[in-house]
Amino acid sequence: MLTAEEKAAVIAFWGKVNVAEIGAEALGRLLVVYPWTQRFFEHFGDLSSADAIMHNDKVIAHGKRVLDAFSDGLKHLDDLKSAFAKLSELHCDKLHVDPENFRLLGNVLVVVLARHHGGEFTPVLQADFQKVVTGVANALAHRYH
Ligand code: HNI
Repeated sequence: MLTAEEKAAVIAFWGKVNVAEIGAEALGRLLVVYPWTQRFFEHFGDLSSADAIMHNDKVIAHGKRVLDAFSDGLKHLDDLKSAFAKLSELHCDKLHVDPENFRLLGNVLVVVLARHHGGEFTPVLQADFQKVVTGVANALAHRYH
């Protein structure tokens, strides 16, 4: 998927990312930009406006949780399918999340990283990172049946 140098560049860049902040913003923006994704999070309380979503404590906490799991996955870039097998089963069997949503979140994540990391998140790095989010989305969809 990526060469050894590309992987090293992605991982070095990721080391500078504030996972809690970026996770909260990415999940919040997913819910704002693609409002139909809110149906999975009705038990999170007030999602009635962009402001309510972006300041919702449960959204903030869950965004961190999701991105922590994503971070763990970066340690297994050669075997994302195994790394995300359990979470794939959970999202399929228990959470019933349509896997298309993994792709949407991956794209939002790239946008949020570009906003926060500007020049440092070079086009080359963005292209490599896009491959990573696609790989994670595919891995999360892999155990669907
Ligand atoms: Ni996701 C729970 C990881 C994308 C909907 N999700 C989790 C948990 C992890 C996680 C970890 C907690 C599991 C547990 O309870 O053991 N989710 C990830 C990752 C991605 C992702 C790594 C993509 C990178 N999840 C999504 C998307 C949606 C989603 C795109 C829906 C739009 N996830 C959920 C829901 C839960 C969840 C719903 C349960 C939330 C709760 O606490 O009720």
